[in-house]
Amino acid sequence: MKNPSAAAGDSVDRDRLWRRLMEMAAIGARADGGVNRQALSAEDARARQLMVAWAEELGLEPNTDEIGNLYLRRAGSDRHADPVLTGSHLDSQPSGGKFDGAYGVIAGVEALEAIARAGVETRRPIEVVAWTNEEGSRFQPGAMGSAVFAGDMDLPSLLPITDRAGISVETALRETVAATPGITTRQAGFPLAGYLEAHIEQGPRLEAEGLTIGVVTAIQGSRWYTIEVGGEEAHAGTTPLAKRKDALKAAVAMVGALQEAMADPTDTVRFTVGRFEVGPGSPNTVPGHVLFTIDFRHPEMATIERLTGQIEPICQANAQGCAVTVALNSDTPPVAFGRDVIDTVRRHADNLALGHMDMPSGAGHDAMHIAKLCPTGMIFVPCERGISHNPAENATPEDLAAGARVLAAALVDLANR
Ligand code: HGY
Ligand code: MN
Ligand code: MN
Repeated sequence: MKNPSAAAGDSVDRDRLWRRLMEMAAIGARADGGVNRQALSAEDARARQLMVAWAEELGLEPNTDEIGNLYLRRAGSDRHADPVLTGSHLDSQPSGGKFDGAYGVIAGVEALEAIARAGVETRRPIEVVAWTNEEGSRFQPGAMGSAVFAGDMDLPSLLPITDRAGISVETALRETVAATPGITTRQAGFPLAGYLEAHIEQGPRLEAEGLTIGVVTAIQGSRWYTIEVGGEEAHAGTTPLAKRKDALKAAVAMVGALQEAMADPTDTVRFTVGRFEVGPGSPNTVPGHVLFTIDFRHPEMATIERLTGQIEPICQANAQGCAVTVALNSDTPPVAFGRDVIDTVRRHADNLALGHMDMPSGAGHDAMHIAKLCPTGMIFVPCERGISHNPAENATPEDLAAGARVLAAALVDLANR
């Protein structure tokens, strides 16, 4: 037999992969071509049911854990060996794309089918995982499933968190897991021999360089905050400006001052106010309450500490008589992947004669939590104009299949060590 990794890579089928991606994209499909499949929603539940159906089709064993991560397990010849894990997430942004997350999960399913069709046995089991709530758009923080698995967050502190409709993680999790009854449950955090995640780049570099594979070396650090500004509702016609505690006026001054403080001539700092809510939202009432979020990212911990240390003082300095609370929702330090998996990904990209480059990830991924547990890496493929977290997110069947080929070959390699 030819080299098992090469056999597995050659057995990846572009059209089968594309068909499964489009089947998944139909769940939570938006009229504009994107998807809205938010964490622990009815759409997320249907996505998991589809995964379980694929497991039955492929003879994989589905199982889950206490935070609802969903695993599809392919047995190895040594059933006591720690498994190699691959996967990503099925939940999307509310106005998301077809490929963010879903590609990594479905490329994992394709890799397992390709390995089986190539008649390749591996010593270790290989499992495909769909991590719970990677996006963090409905329930903050994000990456809950992989963070609980890695011990970075504890489930009891997450269960009471509610979405904007007041539904708790606990309630939504119970309803979602109920959609795939009868599958076995394991305690999260079981030992892993390795983790490899395929993902679209969500940036423009691979496309600009005309390359197919990103050999991911690191993930930048990120901090998320929620700022609440408490002023005083008042009559818009009778209340002099000098007497107001206008929460909107104060919040706008805070955001302006923060954007000035975060200005970076090298354009490396990522500072985003993605949510800005004004209450009570009546044209003739002075706003009494504003809630806004901050997503801050940078590759260096020292810069993260230095710049985010200014957030609270700047908010307080622009309070204009309002009350201000600054809450840190999530804090994920920069992560560097080990040489082991990086070199493995690069070698299989070379073996498949695919153009590749080493590159860090600007986006966060579940791999940032798993990297402390075992040899971890990621494979990027290009997406059109680098667009993501947008219904227009797109990628070609050829590039997606190429990434799945590298994934299948590398998984066989890792699972036979
Ligand atoms: O926000 C992120 O970086 C990821 O795409 N959820
Ligand atoms: Mn993602
Ligand atoms: Mn995302």
